[in-house]
Amino acid sequence: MPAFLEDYRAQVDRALEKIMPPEGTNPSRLVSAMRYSLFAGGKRIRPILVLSSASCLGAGSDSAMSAACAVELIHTYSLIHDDLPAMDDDDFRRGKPTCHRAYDEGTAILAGDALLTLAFEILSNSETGHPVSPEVRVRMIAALAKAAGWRGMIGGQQVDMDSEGQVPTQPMVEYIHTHKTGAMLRCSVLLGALAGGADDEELKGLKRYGEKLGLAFQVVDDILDMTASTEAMGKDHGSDKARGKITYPAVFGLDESRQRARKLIDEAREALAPIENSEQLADIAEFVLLRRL
Ligand code: GRG
Repeated sequence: MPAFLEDYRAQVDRALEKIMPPEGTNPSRLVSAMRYSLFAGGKRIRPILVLSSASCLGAGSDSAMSAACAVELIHTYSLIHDDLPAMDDDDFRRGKPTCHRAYDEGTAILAGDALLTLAFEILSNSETGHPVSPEVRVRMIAALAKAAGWRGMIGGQQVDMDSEGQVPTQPMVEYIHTHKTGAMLRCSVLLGALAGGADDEELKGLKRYGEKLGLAFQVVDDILDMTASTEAMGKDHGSDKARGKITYPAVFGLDESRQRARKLIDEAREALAPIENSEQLADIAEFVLLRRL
């Protein structure tokens, strides 16, 4: 694992620790459940993408850190809700009991809701250290709301649920993956680009990088769901197939899915051509393929 990734991860963890209420704060069961899931050992790829895309445009972590924390808060909420009995009904996440198993269903719903709303609170609050102009901040808030909402992650989740057990097709799997997973990854890159003051050409390249990487991330996840052990995944192995989920391997088979993942990562890297100092982003793409991130 390159040092820059470890360094980003440590910075994100420190920033999250600062914005989160300490254990024991009232209402203590809610705060404890929020902290339990937020500090359960996530890879922090979304905040790393925010910081790295801001950094290649010359912006320091301070200008992008609120956005980096906001995307991780939303990601954590989505995992908590995705694991609920009404959705995937999973018992384990990141190798630990899921939030509703460790606490209870009602608390898990509220912990997810509280993380979602906290994301917008810190992104909109100039006092939490976010030295970008009010105009840029509003653009970031709008981009995050769109990516997390009905036209993005939540829309993808709905189609994912509705299509369980249906005959898998390419348009269906691409819709699900680009919305459910891709939207938040693309948005992470976009938020970094906005914090870094990207010009039109840089914005175009970074958006394309985020799109390709976002789709590749879920394709790799689908492949791993079929091939990796439960221990390595930290969640149940083969669960997609058992549930009749629409996945890349279900549409294209394993070999072609691997080739498509490779191609998407190459395209993500090519999109960085007009952007100087984008080596870290190129490395991150490669790590996504090798699933070390
Ligand atoms: C329930 C509102 C709601 C949305 C659900 C994102 C999502 C939509 C559900 C999360 C579950 C899931 C399997 C999403 C696919 C994306 C994915 C592979 C998530 C895991 O992300 P990682 O690998 O997780 O970055 P860590 O644990 O490292 O944070």
